[in-house]
Amino acid sequence: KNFLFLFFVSSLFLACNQNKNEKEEDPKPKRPNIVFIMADDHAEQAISAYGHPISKLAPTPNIDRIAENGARFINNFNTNSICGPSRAVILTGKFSHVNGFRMNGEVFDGSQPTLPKYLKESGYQTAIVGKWHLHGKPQGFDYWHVLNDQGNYYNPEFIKDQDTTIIEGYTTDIITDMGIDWLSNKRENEKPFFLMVHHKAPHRNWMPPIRHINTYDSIEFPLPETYFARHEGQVASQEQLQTIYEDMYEGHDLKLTVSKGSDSLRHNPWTSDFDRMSSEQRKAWDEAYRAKNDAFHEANLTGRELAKWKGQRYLRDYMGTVQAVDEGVGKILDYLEQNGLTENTIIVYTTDQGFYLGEKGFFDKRFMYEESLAMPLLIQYPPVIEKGSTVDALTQNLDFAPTFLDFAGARIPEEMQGKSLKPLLTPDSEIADGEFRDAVYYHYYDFPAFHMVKRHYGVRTERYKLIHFYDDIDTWELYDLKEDPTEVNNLYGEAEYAEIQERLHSKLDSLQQVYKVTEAEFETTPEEKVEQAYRNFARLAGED
Ligand code: SGN
Ligand code: CA
Repeated sequence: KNFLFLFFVSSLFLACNQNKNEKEEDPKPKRPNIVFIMADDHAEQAISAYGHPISKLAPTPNIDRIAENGARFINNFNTNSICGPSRAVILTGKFSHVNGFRMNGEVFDGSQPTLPKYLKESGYQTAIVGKWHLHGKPQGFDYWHVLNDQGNYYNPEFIKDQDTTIIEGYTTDIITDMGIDWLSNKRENEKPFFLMVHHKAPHRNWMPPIRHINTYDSIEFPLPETYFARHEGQVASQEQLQTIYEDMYEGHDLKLTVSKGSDSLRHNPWTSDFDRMSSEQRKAWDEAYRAKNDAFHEANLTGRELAKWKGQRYLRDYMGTVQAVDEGVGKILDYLEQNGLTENTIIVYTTDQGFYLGEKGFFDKRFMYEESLAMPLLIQYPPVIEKGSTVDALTQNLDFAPTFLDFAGARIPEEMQGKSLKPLLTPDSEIADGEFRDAVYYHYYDFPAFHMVKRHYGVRTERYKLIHFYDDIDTWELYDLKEDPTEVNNLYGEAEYAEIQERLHSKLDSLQQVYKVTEAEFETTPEEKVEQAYRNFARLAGED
């Protein structure tokens, strides 16, 4: 009897344990959380994981942690190198001509289906903090707290529900803290989550936090070999207004004072960036800049020496703002680690578009040339992605939405024009990088506007690039990126490249067909021109 009883008890014990084991080895993996960190205008040249000489002098150890723990994309591009449009592409998985947001200043149709809406539908909790810049309120997010328009570096205005409030402090630190606050206090623990942390930095006018104003003073950054490029055979480049030593405002951008001993800034058309600082912040700021500005006045530089000095000041300030972004990324990674979330969270670091750090003499973006077209992309997800791997497939921001839906186990809507990157991230997948896509399509529309970069569209393959500048000009450019990685030799019309040129033209035509580009795309009605001129006037007047 006793024996039978013992047998009964031990079988019960075994059965329970087996049940427990089954639970532990649940064959259905939990759906991953997604933390998407996006900076604004952060060039690949300024992320040390990409190995560029500039970044080696101002490393980004925390952002690099994502590359070390996961994958680094080395051929990731945007479809339209400008802020709002890139964000709209990320949200919709559709090109600008399909999602309707072609240039800054337009209003994003928030009623259309978007990535956060699809994720929410499939059971995710969604949140966004930081830069939005699509005008109109964010839709599809359970929680949002976003910068008013472009936002400011110091004491920025944030919008939440119906309220606009000034938050004291430095914008990058505020946005990082908002992300962590949502993770620790505002989300529901049972659901998988999708959090977008969108920084303002390192956007113009590159105002570092007080703690980093002097961080790079003793560093001489290497100015690119094309810093004094003359743009021969490149009409659109000759007519742009984004050359560091010609177009930067000496006060607003370069923080130069009027004379030795003075703290008043030279040309500073949008005074609110500085006027909004508290008297303590301004005092610390002036003290940090005074000695180096005085040294500048004493040096009496002219010509090329002055141009080089401006390049150095630009890079030092830019990298100072990047440091705060890197520290913020570190805080978020630490938070996820300390809370046991690293294993089941896809962590992404990217930026809305590439940026010039003096290549061809430029700052800003917009052009289809490499520095502006490239979009850094680092992704970690320990259960799937191999540590320290590199993806060289031709990928785009167009692919982000399908990728996240794929990882979340949700349906990828057919209307999305991008492709999931998941197969590229799965080690034993059957897709080789080279087979993923043979060319990317690009179209930039924002002209006339800030920096006066002409409208253009084009195609980039692994080795070549064909661009058509149109609207008020009609010029073609062709580059062989292997022979000419800095894109200074326009080969369009050269006899030896005739066959390649023809192939690129037909690739361009076929991509336009696939992506449903219509003739209407290239026409601007007189009404549109008037509307655009009005928008630009408003922007210049500081309303955008
Ligand atoms: C601002 C900048 C421009 C920049 C646009 C677009 N001027 O207008 O230099 O090209 O934003 O940038 S600023 O002095 O006011 O900062 S984007 O990243 O938002 O597209
Ligand atoms: Ca941007």
